[in-house]
Amino acid sequence: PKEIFLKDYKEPDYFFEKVDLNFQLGEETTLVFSKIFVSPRVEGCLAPLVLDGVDLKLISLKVNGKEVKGDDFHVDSRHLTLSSLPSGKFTLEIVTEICPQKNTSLEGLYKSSGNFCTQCEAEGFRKIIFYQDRPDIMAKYTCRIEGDKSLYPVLLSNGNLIEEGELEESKQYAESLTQNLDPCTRSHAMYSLKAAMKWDEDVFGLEYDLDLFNVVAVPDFNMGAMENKSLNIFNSKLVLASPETATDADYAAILGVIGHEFFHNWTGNRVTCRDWFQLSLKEGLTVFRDQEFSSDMGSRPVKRIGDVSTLRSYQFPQDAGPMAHPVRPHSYIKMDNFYTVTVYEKGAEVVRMYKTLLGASGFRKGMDLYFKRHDGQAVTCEDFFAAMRDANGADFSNFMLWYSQAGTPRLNVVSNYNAVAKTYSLKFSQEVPPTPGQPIKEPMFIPVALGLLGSDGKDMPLSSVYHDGKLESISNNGQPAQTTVLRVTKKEEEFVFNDIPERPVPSILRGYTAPVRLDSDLTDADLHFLLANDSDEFNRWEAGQVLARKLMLNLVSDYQQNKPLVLNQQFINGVKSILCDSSLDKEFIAKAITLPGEGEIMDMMEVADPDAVHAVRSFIRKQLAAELKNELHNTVKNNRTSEKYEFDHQNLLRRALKNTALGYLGSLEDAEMRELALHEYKTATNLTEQFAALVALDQIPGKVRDEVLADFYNKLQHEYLVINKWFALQAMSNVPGNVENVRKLLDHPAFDMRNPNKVYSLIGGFRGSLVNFHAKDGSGYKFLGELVVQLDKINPQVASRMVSAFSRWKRYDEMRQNLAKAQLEMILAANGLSENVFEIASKSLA
Ligand code: HT7
Ligand code: ZN
Repeated sequence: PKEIFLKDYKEPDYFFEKVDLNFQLGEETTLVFSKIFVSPRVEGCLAPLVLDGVDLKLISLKVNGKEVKGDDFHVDSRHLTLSSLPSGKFTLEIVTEICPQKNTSLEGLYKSSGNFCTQCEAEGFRKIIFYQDRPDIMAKYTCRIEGDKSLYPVLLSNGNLIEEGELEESKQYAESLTQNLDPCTRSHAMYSLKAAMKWDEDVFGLEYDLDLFNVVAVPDFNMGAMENKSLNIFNSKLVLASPETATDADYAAILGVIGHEFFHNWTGNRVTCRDWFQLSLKEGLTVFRDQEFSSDMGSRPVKRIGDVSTLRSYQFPQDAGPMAHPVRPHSYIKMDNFYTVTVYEKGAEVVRMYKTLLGASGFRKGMDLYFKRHDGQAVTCEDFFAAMRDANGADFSNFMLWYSQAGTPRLNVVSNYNAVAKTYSLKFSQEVPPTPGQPIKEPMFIPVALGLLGSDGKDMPLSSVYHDGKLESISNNGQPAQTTVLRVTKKEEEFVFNDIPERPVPSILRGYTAPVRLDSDLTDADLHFLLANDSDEFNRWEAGQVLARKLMLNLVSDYQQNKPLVLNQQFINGVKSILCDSSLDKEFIAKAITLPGEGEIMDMMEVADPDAVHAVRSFIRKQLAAELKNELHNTVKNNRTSEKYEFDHQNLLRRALKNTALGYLGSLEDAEMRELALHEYKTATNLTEQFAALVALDQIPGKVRDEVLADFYNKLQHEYLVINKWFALQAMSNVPGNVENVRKLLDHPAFDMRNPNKVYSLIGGFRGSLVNFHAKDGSGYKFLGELVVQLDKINPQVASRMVSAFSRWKRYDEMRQNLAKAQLEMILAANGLSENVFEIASKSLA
């Protein structure tokens, strides 16, 4: 397979000004008529025109209305090459035949669950027509669709509707229509869309620019959604919601994703990427925008905690493994493989750092200039950087390294208080670890928001800091600041604060202002102090997490040495005081009493030990539940949803806390708690509480568990999105030997390997079970290996997402390494392997 490099980017020799498309949808095949108005970049261009085309049958080919002769074109499995072209502008008319009914890859034009659907990003358009399938071809399009009215009553295309009508033989044609979702499932999506539209106007001054905006739900979709101009397509699970079929988490995800796709209208569509390497230009920026939108619609600290947890659980491991790549990758084999947490989530962190450095109004100025300069263009990450810099006259020194250097920087801080001089110094040192192809790194530009707490628990006023040989004043509109942003740019650097009356406790990296791993010399006492007092809620939570991570790692070491596990009383008291603090936001409490994830702990270990990490996390949960049984029980009783379900902030908080408490109680596996969970299950008025009760019961093996799982299926079997959760719950189970149960579920009538959501639930869910995926007998790895090979024949994009579970095989003990390696080798030896899976499997083995 061919690797494509950023450094090889060249402007196209030919531009396409306009494209007229006509689709004739058929039951066996579909015909696509394309008329392309071509204009050479340089008059008199003699270069051949190379069009991409995959799985297409060429029916006819005309240049300026004349059939092209055999010598003047060549077709192979990937391209159509035209030579001897006119020297000036010309038209190209191509008729192509495709088979959407046989297209299980879900890219290009495919028919599934009775619908025709297109997915063109990143390189799917080449499966529809012969075309220069690259983002810097900025043509204007018209699109006509013709189909049998009885089979396809709704025909939707991009842009405003030009015309619609009836054709002979009961066919109809159209260029746009709206699909009617039922009012209940539609209402939350509609609410989200309206809120997103208003937010973008209020916060960025950005208005929607067309008469029509269609939101379409499709059940078979590889990713979450797609921002097609005026025709946003959503994976059903990210648009359909009713209290009985969607949880609060689903409602929140819908709000975010509806916002995300809508925001792409400006950051993605009106200003797009010059080439796919620039993907984060639109995705990182749009994720940042959707995060900010969700923060403004709910709780900002809680949203930030969730986003940082995702970054740590998924992006940090990617950045430390064989698939580590910069936010702007240098090369790819299949672009689909680079729709990653690094490009999306770390990319959003990079945008957030601009905002941290410039403040809200400086960031807005930068955005305004970006749109003023680049509306209607295909641009690069440098263009975004330049707009931010120029709009603010800012000095960003080496900030662009965030786009080119992979790996999570390690930032270390050592503090010192000088009681005589009343100065407090913080010495920073940073290290960016080597990643594939990048053995040596430069220091990064790291913005560090910082506050200093006095012994009264309040923020000390900060007036000046000595740094780099200069005394810099710190002020907030003339007043001493309580939080300041330090700019750490060197390998080692010291900041000295003046007029500090007593030894402070530093609150470092408030709001998590940079995607780094922070190590500091804070003592446990300091961390408990921050947990109780920090005015920055994110860092309050973080202090608890640092304590929990330390504790878990110590217990893991005890477990490995066969020492008895003992949970320290101070930790139990800390959790109890948060749980019972009625002044705190309930959702914040839920986050604060949740232990760091298993993946996060494994990521911090020299050799990841799934057995030890699982045993320790389960042990702590069980101990906490036993010690705080009364408090947790009261939390459940006091936070039930009494009235009709509403996705409003107050009710959502109650449910978040109640469900977290119930989860803890379920880990006790006793009859009383089983009764409680069963009661919650039976009396729930909404899926959020019902499913949380099911999850609690799922931890307690026995007859009741099996009956409830069966009851849930019987009642909700017609709600396929809910059944996906049911699959996932069973697949994630840590009951030893569960691989056999998951194998059986593959044959369940509700399972279908062609539907990505079902695969992500069942097979993806299984990958999350530390006990069963990483089983020492290799049964989990074998199961996944076999499935990847099978899936690859159906849908390479989904298969490559699944194979990535093997990427970090070198992190485990030797026995597991050998077992996982054998599966990767088996996959690579499979006949007809896709480039998608090849890229991930081969890079994982390298
Ligand atoms: N921009 C969208 C990209 C997308 C995609 C990429 C590869 C394969 C399938 C895909 N479906 C959608 C998603 C987004 O809004 O970020
Ligand atoms: Zn996006």
